[in-house]
Amino acid sequence: MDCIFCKIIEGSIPSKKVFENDRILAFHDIQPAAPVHILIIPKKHIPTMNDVSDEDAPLIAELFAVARQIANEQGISEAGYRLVNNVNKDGGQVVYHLHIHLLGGTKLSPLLS
Ligand code: IU
Repeated sequence: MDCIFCKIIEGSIPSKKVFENDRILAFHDIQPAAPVHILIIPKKHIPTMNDVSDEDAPLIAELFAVARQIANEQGISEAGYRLVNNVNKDGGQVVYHLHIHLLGGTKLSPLLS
């Protein structure tokens, strides 16, 4: 297994976990780009959004539900936050295990300007 996030899931690489169940793990990004920067990942190894299948629909819905819950727990729901999924090279994906970035705790700069 050559996937760093799979190693984080199995526990051979440590992480600062904020949520875990049988299907999903969330942990603090090691290089935070905002005061709150948490990664929400499926335990199933899915390399990119391009590899998501129809049968993964409940899992993807749960990823967003967990993101919403964590945003609430972090106290950033009302002020606002951003969910980001980078896909492949041009999208800036570095780790090829599906993940949603939860970013907040400050006023984020416009994505497109
Ligand atoms: P990207 O969407 O694939 O570009 O994001 C990968 C993120 O994973 C990035 O923000 C890294 O800082 C983060 N990360 C991490 O939290 N722990 C790690 O061991 C590694 C990357 I490697």
